[in-house]
Amino acid sequence: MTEATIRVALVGNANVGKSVVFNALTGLHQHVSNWPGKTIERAEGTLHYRGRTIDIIDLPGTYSLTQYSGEESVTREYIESKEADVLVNVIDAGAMERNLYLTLQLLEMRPKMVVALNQVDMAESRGIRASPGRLSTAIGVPVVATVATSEIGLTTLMDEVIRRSGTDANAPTVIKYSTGIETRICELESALSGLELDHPLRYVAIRLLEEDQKTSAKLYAMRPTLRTTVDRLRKEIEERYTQDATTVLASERYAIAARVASMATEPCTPKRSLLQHFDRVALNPILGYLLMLVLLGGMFYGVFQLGHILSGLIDDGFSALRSSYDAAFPGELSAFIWSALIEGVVAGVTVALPYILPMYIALSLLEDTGYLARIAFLMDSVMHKIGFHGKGFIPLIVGFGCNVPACMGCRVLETQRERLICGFAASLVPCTARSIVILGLVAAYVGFHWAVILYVLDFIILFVLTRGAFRLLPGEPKGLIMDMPCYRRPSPSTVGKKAWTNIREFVYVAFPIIIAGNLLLQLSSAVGLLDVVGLYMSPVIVFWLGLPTVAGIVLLFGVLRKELTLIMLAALLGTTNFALVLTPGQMIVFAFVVMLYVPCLATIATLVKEFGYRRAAQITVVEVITAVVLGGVLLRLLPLIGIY
Ligand SMILES: Nc1nc2c(ncn2[C@@H]2O[C@H](COP(=O)(O)OP(=O)(O)OP(=O)(O)O)[C@@H](O)[C@H]2O)c(=O)[nH]1
Ligand SMILES: [Mg+2]
Repeated sequence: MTEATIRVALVGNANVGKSVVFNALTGLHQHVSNWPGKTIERAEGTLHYRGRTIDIIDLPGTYSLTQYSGEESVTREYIESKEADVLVNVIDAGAMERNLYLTLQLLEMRPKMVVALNQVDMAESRGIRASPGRLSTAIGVPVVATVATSEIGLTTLMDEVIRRSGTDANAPTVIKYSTGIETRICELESALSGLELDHPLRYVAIRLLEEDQKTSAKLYAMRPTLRTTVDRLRKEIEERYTQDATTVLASERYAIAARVASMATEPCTPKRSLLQHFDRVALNPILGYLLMLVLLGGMFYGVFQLGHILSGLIDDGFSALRSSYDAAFPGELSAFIWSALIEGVVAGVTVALPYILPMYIALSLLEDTGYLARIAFLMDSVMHKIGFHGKGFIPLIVGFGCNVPACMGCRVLETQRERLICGFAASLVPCTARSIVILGLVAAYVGFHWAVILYVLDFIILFVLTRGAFRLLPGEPKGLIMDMPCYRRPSPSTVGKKAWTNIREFVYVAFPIIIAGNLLLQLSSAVGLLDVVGLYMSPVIVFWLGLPTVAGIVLLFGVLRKELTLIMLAALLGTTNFALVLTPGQMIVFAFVVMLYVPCLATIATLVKEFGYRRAAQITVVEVITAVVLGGVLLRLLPLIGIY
């Protein structure tokens, strides 16, 4: 007989390690990094363990079931739907008090629950020893100590999950508020009697006393008289405690969390780490900016140098292969086969891959060490000027990798206005694809300093356009409330897995487009179609932007993926040595236009999903106009400084 599938939801505060647990159990690749708010949608995977099928659900991080926004509502809705058979509450052993606030709220729902006391290694290195046994005694559910990054404790965790799923052992009611609150909870429970509820009476009563909108709307529709009872009870609490009921309940819960945490932890000798002192420099208002410029500049320079060397080596290899091919298969047909089928792959492997790998590794290090969150903090005042707080800087940096998760990441911002402005800004960040064009063309053939100038120009334009949007869309920016994650040594396996996922995506998605696109272009060229398209585009491409006609055609391809512009250019011109076919001025203008001209198709689709068709179209049009107008202006300014 086959046993039923168990559905297990991972729930907890942001950045506690839920996705590491999820990836380790399911073999999937959810985004893992050291800053809060990465998982913004529910993800599902399957684990086969001890003959059982276990569906694992990774949820966005949440701090409370009462006050939640954007991605946090996904979590609350899922938990309240009771689709999960067992909840695994992942908590950070080093921040137990703060994490337990949510645990206490979850327990009020009386689910089948197991706690994963994660990051016990980090906690010990910071001088906190957590006791799973004492925590379990205090809250009445099993607690398993885990180090998710090393997969320690995960089998014990799953054993507990299976055990819980097979019993009727729902979490007990162990959390008691002060008498003044408890009597009112009891009174409300009686007022609720007779109603068909999805959750325990006590949970619903507490939600009502906290004025939870969703619960109130539902319950008042079922029994309108409840409103008067709730209002009266809230008023009584307010008179007795001189604070509103929501605040009183929250502060009592915090007090219980603090008491439980102090019972379940004890101090131990912390490991001395130089990194603890690093924040004095990293967050300093002057030195912090200098350090940021040096680190980011160094990162791009390192990526460029490594990419350039790799690209040169691969180029030499392909040149030798081409010579052998020509010698072995002389004739026009073999030359056409090379141009139509092989040239695109050669271009992709030579000009794109060598930069993608170091770029993703560098970005992963930036995220995983925890330094990215410091930059966000540092940039808070600058971010305010363009309409949102430093938390919005994280999607912008994520945008250096790819604009798609960056635009989705804007959901962590509080208001729709902030999310829209941030999404617009994120779509202007030079992603890896654009960096390939900047580094592989401009840095390699004109000079690294010109790549830096292009990045700076991009950020000036981003700043100006976003500030414009900020003025057009009324509203006030909110203050920064963000968890500052601890510094961590990046785990080589996490960095490796992330880099591999991105490379695989590039190979699987971009290469088929490159091969098909190149074949299409070569055939179109053979029948003279390219000349016709080129002719129509020439007023903008040739006259205004000063680029060769083929540039217009590759820019059309770039809408699919921006690195295709450079790859297709190499394939169409039949060389990866761009110095032979473009002047330095043309290279700079080409890279500038590619950097800004339109978000790629995947980003446009994300903008549509997040902000609707109208906003996505507006963003696209603004970016195309900006790229074309400023590209032409740049072309006319460059000769003034001796660049032709
Ligand atoms: N040292 C150590 N690091 C861990 C452990 N578990 C997770 N991490 C690190 O903690 C950070 C956050 O992990 P994630 O899995 O992304 O956290 P999450 O809870 O999914 O975060 P959100 O999706 O933002 O809510 C990453 O840098 C992980 O490598 C652990 O047991 N020990
Ligand atoms: Mg996550």
